[in-house]
Order: sequence, then structure tokens, then C-alpha cells
Amino acid sequence: EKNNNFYHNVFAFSAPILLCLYYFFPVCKIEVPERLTVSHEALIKTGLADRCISVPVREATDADILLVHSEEYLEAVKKTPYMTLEDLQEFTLQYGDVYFHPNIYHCAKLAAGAALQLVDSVMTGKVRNGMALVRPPGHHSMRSAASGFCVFNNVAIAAQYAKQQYGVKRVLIVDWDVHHGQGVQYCFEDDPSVLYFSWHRYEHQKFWPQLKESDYNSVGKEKGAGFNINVPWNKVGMKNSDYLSVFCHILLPVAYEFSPDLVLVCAGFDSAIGDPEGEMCASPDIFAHLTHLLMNLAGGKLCAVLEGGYNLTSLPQSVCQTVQTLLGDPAPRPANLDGPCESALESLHCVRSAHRQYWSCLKHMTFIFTASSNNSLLLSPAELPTSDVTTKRIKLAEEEEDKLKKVEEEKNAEEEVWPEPPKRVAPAVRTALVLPNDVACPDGCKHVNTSQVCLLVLLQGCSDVSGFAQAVLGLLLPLGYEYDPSLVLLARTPDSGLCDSVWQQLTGLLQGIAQGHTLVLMQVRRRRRGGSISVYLLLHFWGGLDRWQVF
Ligand code: Q6P
Ligand code: ZN
Repeated sequence: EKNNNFYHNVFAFSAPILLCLYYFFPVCKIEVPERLTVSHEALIKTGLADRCISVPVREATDADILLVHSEEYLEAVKKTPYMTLEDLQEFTLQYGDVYFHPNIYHCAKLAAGAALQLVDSVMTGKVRNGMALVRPPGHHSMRSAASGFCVFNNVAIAAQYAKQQYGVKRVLIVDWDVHHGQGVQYCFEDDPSVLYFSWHRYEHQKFWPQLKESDYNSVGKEKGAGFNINVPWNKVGMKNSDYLSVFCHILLPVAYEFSPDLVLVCAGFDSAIGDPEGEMCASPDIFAHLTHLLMNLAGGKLCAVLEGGYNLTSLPQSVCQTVQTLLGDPAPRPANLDGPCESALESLHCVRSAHRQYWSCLKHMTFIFTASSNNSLLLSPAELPTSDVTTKRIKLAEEEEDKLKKVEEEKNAEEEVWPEPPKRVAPAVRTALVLPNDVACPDGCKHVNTSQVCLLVLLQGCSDVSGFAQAVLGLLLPLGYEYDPSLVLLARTPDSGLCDSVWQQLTGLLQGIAQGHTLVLMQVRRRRRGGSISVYLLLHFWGGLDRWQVF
């Protein structure tokens, strides 16, 4: 069968043993094979699977696994297929929130091997990017310990492998799973060649795995100081705006300054709405935007590897949003964005403060940051909470709130509902180029004949990284997202002061807005007077559109 490999770790469980294991380890009852089957079925049903190349899976070798794990641990896991149920139970009990099935060693080798096959495919240029749907997940497992459903650290192994096999100098790992991948953090804490970013439900250390080192002040050690970024969520119910704020004001500026050669994503979808672990409120289509925003880094080399995600409705929806974006389809218009909530704003501020000594893009705090009160994705300095005062006060207030919340939760234990993400459409021709009649059309572009070329100049230069971070990531992008236009109009003149790479990033990033409806106007010759009149005419001409964004 075509997807034989894919199903290896789906069908391998035999029911009686599985039942026994669940009986002994009830916390693991959400990590079910259906997570993969429903995700795969959704990819087939939406036609997305057909548009992907299927990469065969292999088992990770001992050498691969030893890139991250100790020999003792590997040898111990190797014995698990031969253990009696009793021995398995005992073996499992030395770790937290994990179970060992007799077949899990085999599956874990396939899961790590799948991530490596994906890295190979991307690094050799066989594919531009991709996603590996695997079980068991990996980001909690440590050098010598299993943890949180994880046996081998798939993504950490993939990062080490990319460095070793392809001489990759800098790897960015983005962990959008709702749990902290402490295994990844420990692995690269003192390594400046791997930048690890994780946001996670934390609730002031009350949420699993309840580690002090999951907080924002764990920034990495020694040479790796500044290369570990933790964004703790101290409340549940975080929404799309909170996620986008953290991307715009923390992750993206730092990622651009870091300038990775490869992006790996610990793609857990327990950070989506409806998930019993995360209890967050972000809609599945937010993953289209998170993916899009990362696809402009590392020349588009991105490997996403499944981690968590336990709601069997929002998981497949989120997987589809991610894969469809990887395939290049424009992201859907994000609905109802406003600013981050107060708790997210506090986390944001703490993280930026902890990291400003390491990243020049975070040094200028001047105009960024606002006012949760005016509810904007744009942040300004005026109403920043001061962290020492707030932490204690907030903690106290939260304990009270928690009590109330418990009562409320018990009252409405109903299932959460959210609208299914609307069908995303992509025009068959992605880009049209309108050229003066005497200019030859480059390969890959469709020539549209027209007699008129309009012109618009609005953006003035920012060619250094921190200027870019401030102007584009901290200002334009949040502004664009919040305004939610139906068309983005970009203009470039020879004297704009923008170098090609900045221009390329700019156009790429802004295509996440307005469903990718982007109109770029480039001036070839020097500007003549009357440019603004053409702009006016153009805007008038498209007056039927409801909203505009002009950059
Ligand atoms: C959660 C363990 C927590 C009990 C508290 C890569 C994926 C994951 C695993 C979460 C383990 N139990 N309610 O692992 O991060 O989603
Ligand atoms: Zn998780």
C-alpha cells in the first residue's frame, strides 16, 4: 500500500496490551493513533495529500539517535520490545507521563527517521519544505530520559543531523506546541548554533512539566546565552492576537537577526482551540499565518514535525492549514484581531527585557509596545507593566480567579465549538507581471498586456536588520494584520533605499495579509511629477474594495 510506512506506527498497537497500559497510565489516554489517521484523512479529503510528494520513512540509526541521547538510554530502550508487561510498567515509572508499548522502540525509530528523511529532502533541494506526521512525539525527551509521551527527541536529532550532514551553521527551532520542550532546551542550552524558541502554558509554574527553567529568564548558558527563548503563558485562553504579537515582537525580529540556514518546527497543535491540554483559544487558521511568517526565513527551508495536538477536530484542521500554506497557497484573512491580553503583554515584556542584551533588534524599545487598553497589535511604551510589581500581584489575583474558573468550568463542561475554517482558494496563476511592451517577460511569469503602468511611492529605506525589525516586523506587519485590508499595494522606486533582500522579505511577509492579494508597483525610470495622481486614480479605480492597505 502506498502509505505503508506512514501507518507503521498507527496500526502497531494490539488492543489488549494497549488497554492495560492505559489502565496503568491514564494520563496518556489522549495520545492515540487516531491523531495520525484523522490528520492523514483530512489531508486526503482536502486534496492536499495529492499535491505533496510522499517521502518514504526510514528507521533512525543508532548513530542518529546518539547525536542527542546517551548510549545507556538507547540500550535501555532497545530492550523494551522484549520486556514483560510488568517490566515495562516498572521501566516506565522512572519517567514522567509516558508509556512504553512493546512496539514503541520501533515506532520511535521511525518517527525520528521520518524527521531525518524530511531534512534530507529539504537540504538536497528535492522539496522546498515539508511536514512529518509522526508518533511518538519528541520534544520532551532528554539525553537519558523519556518524558511526556516522548521517547527520542525527533527535532533535536534532526537539528544535530542537519549540522553534521550538511554543515548547516544556524538552525532555528520554533516550538509552537503548548508544552515546553524542555528536552530541546537542555540539548542546545549552551549551543549558539541552534536558536530554540518555545511558547508554552506555564501558569507561573503550575502547569506540567512545572519547571523553573521553562520561564522567560532561562535564556541559555555560556556561549549559548541568548539562544534560548521561552515565552510562558501564565493564563489559558490565549487567542490569535496573542500568538501573532509574540511572533511580531519577539520571534521574528530575533529570527531575522539570527538568520538561520534551516527552520525546524516542533509542530504541536495542542495550542489550538478545543485542546484539552492547552485550553487555548487560537483558531486553526492561525497556523497558516505562523507557517507563512516562518517560510520567508532560511530561503524557505522549513521542516515541520508533529508533536502534540489532542483534539481530533482542531488537530486535522490545523495540520491542513499548515500543509496548505507550505504548498504556497495564500493564507486566509485572519478575523477579529486586536491586541494581546494583559497577561500575554506581561510575558512579552519580560521576554524582551530578558533578551535585549543579546539581540540588537530588541534594544530599541522606544516606540514598540502599548497600551493593552487600546487593544492593538502595535505596542508602545506608555503603559508597560513593571514586572517586579506585577508578578506578585498578578499571582495573588490569579489564585482567586482560578477558584472562580474551576466553578465555571464545572458548570459548562460542554464541548467547545468553533467554525470550520473556510475553504482556501488559490488562483491557478500565482503571479502576473505587467511590463512595458518592449521588455521581455522573465521565465515563470505570465505577461499581461496593458497600456498603462501606475506608480506609487510610500516606503522609504531601512536596510539594516534592526531597522527592518522595527519598521516592518514591529510596525507594518502588526498594522497590516490588524487593519485586515483586502489588497496590499506596495511601491518601490530606485531611490527608496531598500536593498533587494529587504524588499524580498517585505513582499514575502506582507503576502500573509489580504489573502495574498498583493499589487507591487516598481518604478524603472526616475519619478516624474504626478505620481500621486496615478495613485489617486488607482485607489479610485478599486473603490469597490472595502479596505486598503498602502505601504
Ligand atoms: C503532557 C503530559 C500532562 C498532564 C497535565 C511532544 C507532545 C506534548 C506532550 C504533552 C505531555 N501530561 N494535564 O509531546 O507536548 O503535547
Ligand atoms: Zn504538547
